[in-house]
Amino acid sequence: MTDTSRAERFSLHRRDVAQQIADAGGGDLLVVTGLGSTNWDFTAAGDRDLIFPLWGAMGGAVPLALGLALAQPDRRVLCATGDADMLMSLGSLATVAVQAPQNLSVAVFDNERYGETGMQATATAHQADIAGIAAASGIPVTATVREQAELDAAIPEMLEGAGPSVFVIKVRAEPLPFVLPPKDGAYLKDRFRKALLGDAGIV
Ligand SMILES: Cc1ncc(C[n+]2csc(CCOP(=O)(O)OP(=O)(O)O)c2C)c(N)n1
Repeated sequence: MTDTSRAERFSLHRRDVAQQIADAGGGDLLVVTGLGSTNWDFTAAGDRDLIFPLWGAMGGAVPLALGLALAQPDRRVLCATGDADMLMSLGSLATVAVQAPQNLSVAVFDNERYGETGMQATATAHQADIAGIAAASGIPVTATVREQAELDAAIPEMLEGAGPSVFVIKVRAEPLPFVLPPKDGAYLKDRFRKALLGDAGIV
């Protein structure tokens, strides 16, 4: 039997992980965050116009980030999302592998839980191995990160290495206060496009 409570003892804390990635990525990094906790994590790390937080669109983070990476091949795109969001769109990993944008990195914050809906265990609390699924889908760079030293090594690879890459970061299952980004989808789309493309982006 799998110990489905093990995630409560993982050493990495998601807010620290997000802060370290955001600090290393700087102001030019294009960030797509998945519904739920990665939205709050990257908002807590510093909301900015070039973060596009998905509200409620479960399974949408990697497909959206893939389109962005293909449209902006000279910009690094980071998709930070949860394990449940990723589990809902596993097929998108196969498409990422086929399209193979070198500028796309996916960081799965894997707390082995459906965080927002009550911390029920996901399949990663059992047998599912998202890095393994990504590798078997053809993603050339994959890893599972459990400790700070592994995160220190992964962040430069995530932000500068040739992708596409999928880093599964095992983060502690812990209740945290909400730090909410703006909620209006049209506003979020426009502010992102304006920051990326200038006024021409919001005709
Ligand atoms: C299609 C769909 N099903 C269910 C939900 C409800 N829902 C919102 S957040 C969430 C769990 C998200 O879990 P995860 O992606 O792992 O994020 P975290 O645990 O980091 O918050 C669920 C099931 C939804 N928004 N959309």
